[in-house]
Amino acid sequence: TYNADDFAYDKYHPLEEIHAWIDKMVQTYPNLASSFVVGQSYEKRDLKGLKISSNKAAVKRDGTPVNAKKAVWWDGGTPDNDSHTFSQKHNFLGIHAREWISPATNIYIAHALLSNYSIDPTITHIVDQFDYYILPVFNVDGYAYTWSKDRLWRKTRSKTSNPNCFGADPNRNWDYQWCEGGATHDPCDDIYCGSKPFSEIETLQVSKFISDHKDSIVHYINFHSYSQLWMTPWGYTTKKPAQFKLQDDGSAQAVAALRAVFGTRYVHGNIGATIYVASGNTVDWTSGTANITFSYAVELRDTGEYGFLLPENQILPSGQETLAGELALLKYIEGH
Ligand code: ING
Ligand code: ZN
Repeated sequence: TYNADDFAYDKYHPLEEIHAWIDKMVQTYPNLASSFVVGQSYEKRDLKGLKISSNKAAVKRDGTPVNAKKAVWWDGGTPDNDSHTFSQKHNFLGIHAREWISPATNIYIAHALLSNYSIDPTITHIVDQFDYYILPVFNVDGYAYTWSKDRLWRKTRSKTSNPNCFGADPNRNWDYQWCEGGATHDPCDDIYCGSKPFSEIETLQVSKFISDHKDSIVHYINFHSYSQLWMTPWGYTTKKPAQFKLQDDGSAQAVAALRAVFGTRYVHGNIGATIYVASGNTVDWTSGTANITFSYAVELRDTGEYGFLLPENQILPSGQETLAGELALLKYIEGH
């Protein structure tokens, strides 16, 4: 069996190793880390995540508590009366199966927060200021399939109306302007929007989890690869929402801090104008329905040289620079 003590942060890992790593983080950092399960996938794998929460209350600059209300979390089917949850919440996740750098980056950032807490003042502060819900692998069935059968699989693995074609695009399946543009009704297509909004059990359960916690969640990031973009809504149209400047100024902070590490260039802007129109996507829903203003979709390395097959020697550099970008964004959000 797998020993997460030896977890190699510079390697890609199959799902079982990532889930074992979550358990190991909980064992190693019991005062900061806990795991949660959002539900089960179509093929009955756990949608298992890592929560990071310090025992300290977040405070405003004048010392008064931020968001000082108790939250009750659903954690593996067991109600968890978490009496010290005064912080705000974040969600990080990787949604598409073949984009292996997304889970790897989530893992890198989570480990950086845990291992530098009480050592690095910036990280200590930002961990005290917010709670973190990290679901490293959202599309667990698709991810397992990229390890066992088809490295370039993207979608979920559910049955469709066509017996030869499987899965819907989990980033076209959300109930906000669903299947209006940049998505198709063809089950054989990689951007198939599903038979209806939230037809996929994975998007349905994650959306419920977010709805249940939406009053405390202030920031949402959906990691993808590849293209090096730091984006905000809308995706269903090339138009920008009213709060675009407030959101995009955060992206500008993130890409500047990211670039300062190794010179890697990211472009920022609204999804529809920066990459392409894509409706029914996650962040249009987290922003438009769940009202999480600071909802971001990030396309990680690279710009196409290796694409989805990003070499393992780029995992740590990508993690380091993305952490820098995210810390800058968190600081920005803290001030707004
Ligand atoms: N790119 C994303 C996709 O789902 C995206 C781009 C992100 C669209 C966020 C809409 C919202 O097509 C990849 N590589 O998956
Ligand atoms: Zn993607």
